[in-house]
Amino acid sequence: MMRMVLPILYSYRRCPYAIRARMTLQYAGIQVEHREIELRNKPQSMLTASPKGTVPVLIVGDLVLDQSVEIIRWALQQSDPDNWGEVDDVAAQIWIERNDGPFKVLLDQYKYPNRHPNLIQDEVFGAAIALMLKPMNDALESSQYLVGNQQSWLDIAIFPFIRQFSMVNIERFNQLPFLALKRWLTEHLHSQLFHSIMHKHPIWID
Ligand SMILES: N[C@@H](CCC(=O)N[C@@H](CS)C(=O)NCC(=O)O)C(=O)O
Repeated sequence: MMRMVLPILYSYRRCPYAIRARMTLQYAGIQVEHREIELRNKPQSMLTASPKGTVPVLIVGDLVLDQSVEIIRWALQQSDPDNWGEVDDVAAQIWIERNDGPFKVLLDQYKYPNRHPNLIQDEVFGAAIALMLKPMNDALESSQYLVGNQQSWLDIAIFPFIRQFSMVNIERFNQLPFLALKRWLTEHLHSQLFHSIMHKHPIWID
């Protein structure tokens, strides 16, 4: 009997890059062999496939995809039932670069103040608002999703980072006057799709 070989996904439950990849793979109906890793003890099989050592990594036959956005694009090429790929590429790219670049830096500074004793927390918070949360709220006031009125992969790609930001200090986040952003975040937090990819897996051992 032929055994189906599933794509292998190395993942870490709370990693926002891994969350965006898992959500899109799930949406596209792609089954994977899930390999949950510990960041401090990465399996050799993962490092052999992708020496840079970040998750997510998706292995499909000879193809190794080790950037979350590459995984998203690959998944949507396989199947895209609700047209998540139909978003202005240039606009999406601008959001992704801002999120994965400077916003991620601020997010880590805000989340781990002990690692950044020289920084003033209120300034980090304010910079994150000015760079990302306020512009996102503005966008979400004029359309239902980040780009246009149809959800796209971009919303899914950004959502895990805003979730993480909100969770650092949820009271503080809730006090922000950004109703449109909160509506968008709540919608994703409550989605069946998000819940379906957050269950726990045992750690993979080679
Ligand atoms: N550009 C990469 C970034 C992935 C990334 O930085 N993932 C983090 C976890 S959230 C990681 O694996 N870091 C390696 C480590 O902490 O050792 C992507 O989009 O996939």
